[in-house]
Amino acid sequence: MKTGRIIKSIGGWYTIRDINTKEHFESKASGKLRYVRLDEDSSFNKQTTMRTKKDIKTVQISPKVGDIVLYDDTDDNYPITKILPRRNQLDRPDVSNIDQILLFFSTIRPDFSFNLLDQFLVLIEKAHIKPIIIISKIDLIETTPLNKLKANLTYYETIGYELYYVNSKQKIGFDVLKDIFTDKVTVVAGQTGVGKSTFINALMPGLELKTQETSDALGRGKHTTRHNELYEYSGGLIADTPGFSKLDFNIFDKRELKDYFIEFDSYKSECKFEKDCDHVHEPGCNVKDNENILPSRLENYHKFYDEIDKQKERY
Ligand SMILES: Nc1nc2c(ncn2[C@@H]2O[C@H](COP(=O)(O)OP(=O)(O)O)[C@@H](O)[C@H]2O)c(=O)[nH]1
Ligand SMILES: [Mg+2]
Repeated sequence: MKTGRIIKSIGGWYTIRDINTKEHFESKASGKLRYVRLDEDSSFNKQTTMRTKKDIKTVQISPKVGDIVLYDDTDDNYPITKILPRRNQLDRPDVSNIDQILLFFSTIRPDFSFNLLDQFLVLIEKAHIKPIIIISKIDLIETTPLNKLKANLTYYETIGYELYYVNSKQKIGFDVLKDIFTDKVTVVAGQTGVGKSTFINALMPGLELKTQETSDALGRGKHTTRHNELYEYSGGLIADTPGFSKLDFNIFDKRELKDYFIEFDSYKSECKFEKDCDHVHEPGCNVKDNENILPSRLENYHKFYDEIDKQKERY
């Protein structure tokens, strides 16, 4: 058996890149793999919706892009025989073992939104993946509004996020980005039309991913990225993703939300309720209107909190 990483998946066929030689093999997943028997402590237990530990221990697992797998290099079909435990995984895009997500936002077309930025950050923090914020299309707005946006965004750097500004048409801001991909699996994510595919094309001339000329009044592109694939770049792997315009919070408890606003933790000790406080209505809470926290962060926290509440009522 050899070890490799799945870098592409189309219609039941997988491209495996050998971990050592970096050679590519076209593989068909073996039938047996579709049902995997789980050990009590298998990492897949956490990823499935089994009710009790005694529930069925056989679950269906399909290989996905990003998976580290064992494959049989003596068979012409290079069948995958085992999927190694996933460090993390996303469903949309369907990729596993991700090191970092480049979170794309354009200055305009579509308009930058602090609300959407905070939503994406929450979901990425929840998935335990490192986000890197990229602001694209900096050529499309005047210097004054750009500087204002930069000033507001500085807050995110002070709480620990990496932040970069790019213009993919002229490859401006690319120098500082070169080294962030080495030895990493990077997923490029963000709303449709923010310039993800254009950015990847600019990094890798010759790749020629389809991009969409924005023409309609909404300034939105159409979905042009269809399959999952990791591209080799600068000693790492990068995945483009189709955009999405709506996220949902129907995935967790409102009490978890505060864990994903990473700076709240540092003000917790000032709050007399500490761990037990949701920083919403509690009198004497020093997080809920702390002046060191960006007002839009607090506002969005409260909005998301209420939204989760409402979603729960519907079910
Ligand atoms: N002016 C300008 N336009 C850009 C930039 N990046 C992307 N675009 C344009 O934005 C539109 C959407 O880009 P695309 O890469 O398809 O976005 P995606 O949906 O995020 O992949 C296209 O018309 C691109 O030419 C940029 O940095 N500056
Ligand atoms: Mg695209």
